[in-house]
Amino acid sequence: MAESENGRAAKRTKTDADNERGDVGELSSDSPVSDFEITRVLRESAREKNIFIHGKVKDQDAVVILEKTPIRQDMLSELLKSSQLKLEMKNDVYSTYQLQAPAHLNEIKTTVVCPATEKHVKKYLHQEVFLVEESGEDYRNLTLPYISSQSFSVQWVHNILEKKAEADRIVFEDPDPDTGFVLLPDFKWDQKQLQDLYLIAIVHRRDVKSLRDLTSEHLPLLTNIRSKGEDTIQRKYGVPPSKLRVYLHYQPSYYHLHVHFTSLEYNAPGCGVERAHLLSDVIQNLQADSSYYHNRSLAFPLRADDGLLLRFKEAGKL
Ligand code: M7G
Repeated sequence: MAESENGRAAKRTKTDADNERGDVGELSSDSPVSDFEITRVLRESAREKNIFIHGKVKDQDAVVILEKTPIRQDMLSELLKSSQLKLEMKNDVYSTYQLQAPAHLNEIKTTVVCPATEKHVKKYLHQEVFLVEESGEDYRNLTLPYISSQSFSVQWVHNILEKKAEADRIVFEDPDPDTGFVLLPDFKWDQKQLQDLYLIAIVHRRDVKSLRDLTSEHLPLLTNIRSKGEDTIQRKYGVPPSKLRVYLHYQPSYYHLHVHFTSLEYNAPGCGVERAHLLSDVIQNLQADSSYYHNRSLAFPLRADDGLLLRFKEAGKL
């Protein structure tokens, strides 16, 4: 398989695609964050230690996501030895401190979406959610027309498949046009620790939007993703299949079929029962009934200002 070609692809001379990718790992000379003018905070969580901010970079709408990364075990001794401690309080056997770590042990994972569309801003805005139950007919009459006109661009997916972006991050590729896929780290994972391991398998086929399009015809594709995805993760990261949560989202944000591989211990956003469908369940359902996902009702959450929710309301379905 083409697994080793990724490394080679990363070493070729600079092309437009490389420019699109940027110089990964190097300090960014052109920082989109320093020019960022904050409009408002979309969402924040003290528990998850992240904040989602809407603003402008040179008059373009942008979303910046800042997230404190987990403390890495392999950095513990350096962290404890080389940091400065500022005492906050002491009482009997108890004391608390502010630990000031050296800069390289104190990084904040930063994601920038620029230019951001209104839909990006809405995606990250904290909102009330409603559970919708969609029959096969509702999918064809309401959802499909809506997503055909309103969904997020999948240009980033095509860039990955065509090696125009993230080529050096691909950990496995099966190039078969029908059953093949690309496996790479999800951009939510900084790959520094396995606790929050998160990879995505993106299929080469471009004619499968989501779970709803799957029939028994796709079983070779799905079983291939499961077996080769799990093998690769076991080999590369030492994480066995029994420690993985492998699933599809319905509704996804991006309508090009992809499968999420996350650490079982990581409570990834969107891994709840109202949105995540285990790949092994999907395979068994299709083995039992080829049109299972064409016909059955599927429930999923929609945010209060999602245009699709409005369509369901207008059709008297909510
Ligand atoms: P989804 O189920 O369509 O939607 O999953 P969600 O984002 O609401 O979960 C798409 C997955 O692709 C998510 O886990 C994203 O974090 C991930 N993702 C999105 N983008 C734009 C990128 C990207 O540019 N690169 C990579 N590697 N992952 C991405």
